[in-house]
Amino acid sequence: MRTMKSISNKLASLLLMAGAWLGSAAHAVQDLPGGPAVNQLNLAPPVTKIAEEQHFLHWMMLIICTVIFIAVFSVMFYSIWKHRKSKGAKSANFHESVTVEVVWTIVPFIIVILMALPATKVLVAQKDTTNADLTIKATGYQWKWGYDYLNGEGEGLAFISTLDSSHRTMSDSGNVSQAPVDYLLKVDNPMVVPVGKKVRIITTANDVIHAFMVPAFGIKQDAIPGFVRDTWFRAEKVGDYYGQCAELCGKEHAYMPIHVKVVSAQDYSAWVEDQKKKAAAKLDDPAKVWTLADMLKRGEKVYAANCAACHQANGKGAGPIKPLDGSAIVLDADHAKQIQILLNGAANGAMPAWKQLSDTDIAAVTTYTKNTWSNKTGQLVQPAEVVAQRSK
Ligand code: HEC
Ligand SMILES: [Cu+2]
Repeated sequence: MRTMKSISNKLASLLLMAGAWLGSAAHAVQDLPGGPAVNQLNLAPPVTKIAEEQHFLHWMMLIICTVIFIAVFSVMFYSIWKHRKSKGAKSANFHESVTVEVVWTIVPFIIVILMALPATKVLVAQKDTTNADLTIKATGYQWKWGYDYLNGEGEGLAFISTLDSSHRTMSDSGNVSQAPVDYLLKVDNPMVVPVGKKVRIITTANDVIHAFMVPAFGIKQDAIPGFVRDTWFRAEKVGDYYGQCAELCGKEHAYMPIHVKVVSAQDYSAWVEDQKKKAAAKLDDPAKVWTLADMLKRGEKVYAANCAACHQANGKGAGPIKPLDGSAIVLDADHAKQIQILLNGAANGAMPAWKQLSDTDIAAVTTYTKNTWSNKTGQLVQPAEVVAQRSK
């Protein structure tokens, strides 16, 4: 009796909890544009041609199967009912009907071929990763994604994409009554791609097997340590699309979402520029103190790329372009003089201003000119000096 009571108590409290959960969920949960929708039963709305074709295949086969199911079972149940024993039905007694056997071989064969043809076409298209406009490597880590832009506009960009930490905290606390629509799908750095461009995704992993999946694009590809696999998509609509790691990869498998931001070509270029600047700013910590050797190495490149066209590789200049080899300004122990000329230009822009170069690049090229050709000053210019001159 006691146990019965405690069981019923437990049941009641369980029901209460479920009720509370449903109640709180009902007020918070909404559709996430480009992500899962409330009570979504169908596949994610397709945003690529391939995903559209997958939808078509899915529904076509489901309908064919349903029609066959209904036809076969109708005939079966009808026959059982119509020819039941109580009505005095006598079973036919024959063996080996060639006609029936040929029919039940040929008909399914034709059906299978009809389904296999379009499926094969889509499968082959899915695997065709050639001629991509953009190649991005997606590396699975426990438990985040790394994106490296290998080819195309944005080449060289690389960053890690992790779940927003506030979502993690929310999940740990168990209190999700205030969960936002992108709950457990929000990341710090989404993958950004241009609309209408063929994007090839190369997958690999750093530790265990993960899988890169974005349902709206119709892609899902294992990411295996030591191997590379690839897939592709061409998003046809600007927007935010979401996916998740789709291979059980450890205790935080549920916490490695994928967010792909599809933007217009202009927005993509702007994003790439912005990312490059950020990356350059990170590399070029203006507080970093450099050695002379490293500065010279870097300065040589900056000079070749920006200055040699006018001042010549030998530093002798030509005509109105003053020589840097032996220049009083270059040799001067006061670094500020040369830095100011580089920042502001000279002779009404005949010598262009170079303030768009990073502090480190300006310091490097200044150091380089001060220690090359017959200029042997031994002077080392640090980025911090350029920072100081910029504000003058
Ligand atoms: C478009 C051609 C051009 C480019 C590119 C150029 N310069 Fe110049 N630079 C000039 C001209 C012209 C002058 C002379 C200005 C004047 O008459 O005062 C000059 C002058 C200078 C001077 C002053 C020299 C002196 O003795 O007065 C320095 C230093 C200098 N350039 C460094 C550089 C560096 C470093 C770069 C690469 C970041 C660079 N320049 C790129 C054209 C150029
Ligand atoms: Cu994973």
